[in-house]
Amino acid sequence: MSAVEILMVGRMPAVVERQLRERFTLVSGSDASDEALSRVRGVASGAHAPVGPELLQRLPALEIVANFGVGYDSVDVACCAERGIVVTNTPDVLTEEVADTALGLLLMTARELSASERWLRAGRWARDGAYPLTRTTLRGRTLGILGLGRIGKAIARRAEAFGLKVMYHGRRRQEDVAYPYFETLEGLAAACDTLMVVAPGGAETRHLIDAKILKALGPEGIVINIGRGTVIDEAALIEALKAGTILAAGLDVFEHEPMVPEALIGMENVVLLPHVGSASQHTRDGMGQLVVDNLTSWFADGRPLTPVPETPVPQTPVTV
Ligand code: 8YV
Repeated sequence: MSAVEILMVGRMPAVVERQLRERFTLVSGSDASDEALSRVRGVASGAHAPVGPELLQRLPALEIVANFGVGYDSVDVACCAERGIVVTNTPDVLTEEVADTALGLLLMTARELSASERWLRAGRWARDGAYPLTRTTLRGRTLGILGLGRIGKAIARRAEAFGLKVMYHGRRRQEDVAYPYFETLEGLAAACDTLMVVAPGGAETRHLIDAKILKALGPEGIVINIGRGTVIDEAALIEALKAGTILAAGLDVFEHEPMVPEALIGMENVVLLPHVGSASQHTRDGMGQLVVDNLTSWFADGRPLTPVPETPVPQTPVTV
């Protein structure tokens, strides 16, 4: 055990806490005094645990925040960058898992798989006959991906195998893919009928999908969100689903997790998952290990393995 003090905030797999206890001196978040926090040099930040200005201000000796998750919108990266604090995330290790979930959610939504299972479990197959034919199908659909990063590309590969046409919009055109690129999200929404949201959270992407985009998607439109709930204006989505502006939605993420609007829960044309994109034991352990490895590498030789782009260190990320 080293004398380096690490603060763990939020939920984290057991594999993280055990190794952090072996390698560092672990400080518990809830009851730590200012004096104890003043010695903390690293933070391991888990789910639903914002690392904002208030906490950062109590950590004058902080060198690194190792975030559990590829998305790091809960960490104030600008404040960290100003103070020279390194931020790391957990890319790559969850890519395929999240892409699997995205395709599962798309299939569940287009083919009403959870509704048809509810039909069987309620005894309606034997009582009322076959589940009604689904209003739509994946056949002939065009998938527009918002955010063609590592996860977006893994989703695109799967979608191609399913016979879907793929196109995308993002901050920039990707040179390593041949999928059609759209300069605007509205242009993408008008050209496709199935919108896959893989964009990260934060101020830049907040409510990118609003009433105008949903209208452009059209009455056969399906929206799948596997990125962050804040990217979609949830109230506008509910209106669009009610009015038939779009056909259906499959959501793994929400604006105010774990709260999900009653209006969505009451709808038949939506599939709702409790943010399980990466949530297998295998993948969460891999993400947890990367949190531990980032902290270990930083305190052993000053080299974070997977720094986020905003972080003030030479960008030499290692793919694990
Ligand atoms: C996790 C995620 O649910 O990696 C992310 O950004 O959203 C998910 O993999 C999240 O890290 C909270 O545990």
